[in-house]
Amino acid sequence: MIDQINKGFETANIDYHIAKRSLTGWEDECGDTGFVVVYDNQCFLVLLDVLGHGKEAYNVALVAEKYLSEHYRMGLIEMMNGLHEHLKGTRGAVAALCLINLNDGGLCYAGIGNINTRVMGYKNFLLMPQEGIVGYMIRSPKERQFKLCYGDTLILTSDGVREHINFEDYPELLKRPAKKIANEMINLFGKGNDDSSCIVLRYGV
Ligand SMILES: [Mn+2]
Repeated sequence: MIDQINKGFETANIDYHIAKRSLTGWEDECGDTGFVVVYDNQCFLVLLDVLGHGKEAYNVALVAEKYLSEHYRMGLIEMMNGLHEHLKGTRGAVAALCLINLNDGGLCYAGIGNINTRVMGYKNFLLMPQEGIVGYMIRSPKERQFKLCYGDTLILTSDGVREHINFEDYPELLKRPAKKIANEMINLFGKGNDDSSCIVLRYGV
């Protein structure tokens, strides 16, 4: 399902990769999920972490993934509200949604709960999420606007990855292709007590 919408990248000026590792090592026991899709010269991406881990979290992640893959063209606020309604009755999730204008680097962001979203490059900054649990309790989602500069790297990680990372200790890491960075984020900084996931997207390649 997700593979079918992962298209359009041939002409897009981005390099991206998603890395995931379930706590148990089984792919069908990972409660983290995400995808990237390009359409109309925009790039939508989402990283979502269902509370807990294991098979039950995985099943909720599939429900969320299906909803998002069918509604990714919605505005971010509408999408977050829709996801919230859709996940009611489940254990809930945290999620970060981003929409990038590939012409000018404009970045819309809406996040609820502890997905860590950072931009590294011309300026380094964090995109701060709102508190809440999608599917259980959220306040009105807010969308905020940022700007990616040419060469900036957007990094989203679930809370299975260490939050405080001194990238200066790894001076070569952010110079690598997205795939290498995403895999290393998990290998180097995965906590080992939860599912871990990371999306890395470099703008302007
Ligand atoms: Mn988690």
